[in-house]
Amino acid sequence: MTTIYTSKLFADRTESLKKEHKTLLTLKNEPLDITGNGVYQRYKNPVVTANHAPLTWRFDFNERSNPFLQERIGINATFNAGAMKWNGKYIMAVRVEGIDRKSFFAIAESPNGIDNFKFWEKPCVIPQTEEPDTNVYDMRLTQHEDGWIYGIFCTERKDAKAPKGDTSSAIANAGIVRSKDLVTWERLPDLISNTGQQRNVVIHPEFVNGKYALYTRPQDGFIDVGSGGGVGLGYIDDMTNPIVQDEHIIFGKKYHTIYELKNGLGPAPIKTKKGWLHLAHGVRNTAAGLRYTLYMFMTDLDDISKVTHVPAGHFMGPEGIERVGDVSNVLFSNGWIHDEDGTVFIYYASSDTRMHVAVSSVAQLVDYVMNTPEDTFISAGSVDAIIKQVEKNKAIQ
Ligand code: M1P
Repeated sequence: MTTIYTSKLFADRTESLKKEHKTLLTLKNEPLDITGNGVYQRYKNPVVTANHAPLTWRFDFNERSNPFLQERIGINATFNAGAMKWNGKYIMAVRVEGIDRKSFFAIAESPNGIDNFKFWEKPCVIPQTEEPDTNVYDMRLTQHEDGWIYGIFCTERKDAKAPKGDTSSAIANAGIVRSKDLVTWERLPDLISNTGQQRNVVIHPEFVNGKYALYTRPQDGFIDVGSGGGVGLGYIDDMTNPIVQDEHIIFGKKYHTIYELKNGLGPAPIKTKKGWLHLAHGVRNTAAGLRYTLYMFMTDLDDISKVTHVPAGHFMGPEGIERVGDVSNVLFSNGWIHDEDGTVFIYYASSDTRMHVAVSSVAQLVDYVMNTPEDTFISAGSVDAIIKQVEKNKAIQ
């Protein structure tokens, strides 16, 4: 059916909006034209941006109620996405942030994992608990061996104990949903733990001694982790009554490292023959504010609380345009996809603004994690590592 527009303005705007949107969504992505580090390949274009949001979310296309075809609902950013392979498609549960500052989740799907990401028609509907979430963000998607897909995210609510006049203090906790189709979500109770606040909570994909294992990130305050922090590990008997037991830190923050101030796990770990591969973010303070980078480590196949390998420094840091955004100098990742052929698609957000992809493989990541020198925590140790490598290279000349 052809739509008859009474105004040329409306017709022209409709046409150019649709054309621009289609061009963006079908833009072919390509590897960045640099030799790189041999660990992963960055790609040229961000994979999901605020402009990828469907036009029907943003515009009322009824000429009578919107004669200027104004944007009625603005989208500010798309970042910190959970990811998984689903029905042969590469799926991201994207944190979409409206210009009203509220984040929500929406599924974006691509046929190849590197471009042509398109949002599903409507955002995810997350059922509420008795106390509604003020804001929700950073969902980790995990296909658990119990048959459910779990989505664990941060739920933020106003701190009821904040002094009068303090309108920004909040409490962060882990909200939990599960689904069988990524369309209908069952809300489970929020995580019950002994610590004040929780963020960056991730469920391990397998049972451990018959229990659910959860990676946590206990924190004293909303922003500051305080005296605690680090990547924690605890166990839950029943996800419908999610009380974390035996929570203890398996990877703490440490002076003069890229995770000096705080850290948190990214997506659920990938199982390899050598151990569990983990991707996490580390935060340090600088004169220009907090700097978030990604780092990796490996845990033991038989004892997931035992960290076996930690390459020194960051795995990925913000580069070029990635350095700039709403919260600049931030790389954050809570989603990756391990494909059947061993390829690993690492979905990462830059500066709380947009999503990117970097492509690697299990073989490359295992090599990186197991064979990169570990941090010696002193400059002389870094010099020593370089000299050892120079001598090794000399020996083969
Ligand atoms: O702004 C950077 C990140 O800050 C928080 O992460 P963390 O709790 O580890 O400091 C989160 O709000 C995250 O969404 C955000 O990207």
